[in-house]
Amino acid sequence: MGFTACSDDTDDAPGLDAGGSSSSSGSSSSSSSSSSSSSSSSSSGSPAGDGATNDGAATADAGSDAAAGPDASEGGTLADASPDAGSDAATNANLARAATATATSTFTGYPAANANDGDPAKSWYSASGSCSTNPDGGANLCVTPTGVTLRFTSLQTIGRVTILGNQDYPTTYDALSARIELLDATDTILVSADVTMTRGVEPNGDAEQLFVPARPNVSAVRVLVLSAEGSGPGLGEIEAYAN
Ligand SMILES: [Ca+2]
Ligand SMILES: [Ca+2]
Repeated sequence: MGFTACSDDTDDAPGLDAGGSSSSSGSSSSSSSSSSSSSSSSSSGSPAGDGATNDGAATADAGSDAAAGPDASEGGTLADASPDAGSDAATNANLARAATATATSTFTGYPAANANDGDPAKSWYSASGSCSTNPDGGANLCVTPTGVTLRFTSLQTIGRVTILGNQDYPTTYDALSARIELLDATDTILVSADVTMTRGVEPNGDAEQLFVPARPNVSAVRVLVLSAEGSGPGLGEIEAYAN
């Protein structure tokens, strides 16, 4: 709606966006490595198992997991057939929904809380100019911290974080890469992982990161956008699961 104001506010953005979009062909090649990048960081725990889990499964997981909740809840038979599947579905709620969201900056009308409201179509956007460093004509780099922190009301065990790109302007305001940090009660980083975004044929937007083994005593999940298409990237949703 008022997002035309965003364009107005960022008269310089079209140039940057053009640079960003032209670079997306470059980042499309890097997106093919996204599954490997998502398998790289946190997976030190069990290389063989992680490789098998992550290879090509990152986006597939996002889809199947999204469907898993409803399917499992309908299917008592599933639980009967496979007790594990039943218990996973019962315990694997999106923990981000109950967290409190804060952001490094916000574009008016698109608050941090949009990042964990359960609606992928409603997004948080950072302020214009958050990611405006564009040294090589490629992606805009977020030199100043740009992102959202989701703080839980009690310590949680986190095994997976999913990021969904914005649906308003998926060709101009997507994050292209991000750092996902799990923080303890003193905001010390327990583990950190860098992800590259993918979304169907588009080389950006969504990402999923597995933390194996799942990390206990997590007080908050912080997602920092590292590079983006435009100067004020947005995220549709951040989800956090025990597994
Ligand atoms: Ca949302
Ligand atoms: Ca995009």
